[in-house]
Amino acid sequence: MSLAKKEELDPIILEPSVEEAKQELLSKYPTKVARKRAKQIVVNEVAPDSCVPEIQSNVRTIPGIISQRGCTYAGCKGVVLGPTRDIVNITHGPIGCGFYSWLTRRNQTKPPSPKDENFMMYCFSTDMQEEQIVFGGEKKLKQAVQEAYDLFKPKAIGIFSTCPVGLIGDDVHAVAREMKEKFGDCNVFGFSCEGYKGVSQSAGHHIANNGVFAHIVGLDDTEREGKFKINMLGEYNIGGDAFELERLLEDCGITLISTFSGNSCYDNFANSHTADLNLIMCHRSINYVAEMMETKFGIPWIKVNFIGAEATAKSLRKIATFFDDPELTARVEEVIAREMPAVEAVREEVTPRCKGKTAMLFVGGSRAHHYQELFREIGMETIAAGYEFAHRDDYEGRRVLPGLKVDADSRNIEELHVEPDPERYQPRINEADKARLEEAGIKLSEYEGMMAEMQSGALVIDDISQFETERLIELYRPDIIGAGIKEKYVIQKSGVPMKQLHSYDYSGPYAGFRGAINFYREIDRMVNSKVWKYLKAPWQKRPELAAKYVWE
Ligand code: CFM
Repeated sequence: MSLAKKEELDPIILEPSVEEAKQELLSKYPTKVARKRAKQIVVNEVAPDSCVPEIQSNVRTIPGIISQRGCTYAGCKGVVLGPTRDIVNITHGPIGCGFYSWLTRRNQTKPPSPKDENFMMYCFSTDMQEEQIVFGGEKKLKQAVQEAYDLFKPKAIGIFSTCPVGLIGDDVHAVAREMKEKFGDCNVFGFSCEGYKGVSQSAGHHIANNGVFAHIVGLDDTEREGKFKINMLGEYNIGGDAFELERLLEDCGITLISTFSGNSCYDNFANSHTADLNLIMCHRSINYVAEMMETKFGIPWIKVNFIGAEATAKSLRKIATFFDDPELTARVEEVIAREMPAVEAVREEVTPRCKGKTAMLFVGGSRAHHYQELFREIGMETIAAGYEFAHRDDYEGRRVLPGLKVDADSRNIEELHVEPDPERYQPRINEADKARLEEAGIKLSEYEGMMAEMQSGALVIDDISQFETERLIELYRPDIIGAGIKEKYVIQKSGVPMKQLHSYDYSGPYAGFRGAINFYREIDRMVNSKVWKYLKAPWQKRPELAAKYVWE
């Protein structure tokens, strides 16, 4: 397979021009809103040194605008801690927060045996009522923690705060400390992840990362067998992605100590500081853990991407280069050579049917970037993309980090002060290794971001609104849009196929080699189905809903 390198990609020229499209999107807003949105809608331009234009992100959504975003509680309880099967996650709050965040994300898990614990199918909530809002909810929380302990005897219990908890001032951390001490054999910890705590779920990721790092990582020093030990950070096993990656890593002879947090368990987190390399898949949600582990234990990290067959091969080779072991290198090459023919066969079959078609991707904080690679492998162009809640470094690369201003919303979230562990800090590589890696083109602690890997002339839109999505469809009629469940049906009713890139529309995996095959086939079916052009949305037939009062 040979794809054009990003520096060889021709700029996209769209009709109407992207500048016109931008003006069109902004024209419907009041002046002040348009001024703000103008900084979040950018025409991409990649300079030879990969420098890209500045984009505003991680700022509050303007009230009244329909956004795709979720809340801080969702980012903490749902995204980062949700996929860990043996921690009892108790939502402290009204029942709705617990119920509607229960099993809605397709993070799969596979306990090693039927006897091993898996609490993911349970919904734990303190079911706060008016009485707790008025008189405080700590008593009820303690009862809930006790009940969970008595019923399940778990290794750990996490308490997740919803909005009212912060408003009435319940101290979940004090409750956690008290109950932990009382039990003696169960680690109890709390998260101040009230939904309103940040501008999006991104704040919840940070809070979750801090909690996992402070309360779990480093608790178990047992050295596991294995020559090449890694952790995989920011892989959440949606639709079985982590299973496919576990298969590949095992075949390559690489020992996976812990994934954060797809198909993970408490003990793996506790032991994760014994790994020699951290791989970051989703930079947005987990870069904090990688940085803290490097500072405290001396574990370096590299950015990888297992979405796309070429990207997977490249990432496996990166790991081999890092460990610099001929046997590992040979095995990695064997695995790639074994897997690629099947990928190639499907790619060759579908590419003539997909080539030249266009995609728009508006997803989360990393997938709008990673999935461009998969589309490119079958000849499709991403003409517009954006994140819901990412920060500037996810768009423009980590080079912008030193210049980022910390605003009041970000200051709201605790920054842990981490220092090298007096006994266990041990740098895994020396200066000579660093020079060797640099020579081989492997950048440590580096991430270039989405825009440098997109074509010039493409539109980049942060925190896209429903209105902007609908206008873009009218302007460009893309062949497919990748986004989430909230957008899905409006897009489909407009006659454009829509692929859910959060839940995968109940399909997957899409990671690794087998995942790429699944994806090629599904996209081929979707963009080549004739059904879409026959669709007429209800509002196209009858643009206005009329109603009258009963007395009329
Ligand atoms: Fe990371 Fe994610 Fe994403 Fe994310 Fe998410 Fe997700 Fe996502 Mo939905 S952790 S940033 S908060 S890759 S749940 S597995 S699909 S928005 S692009």
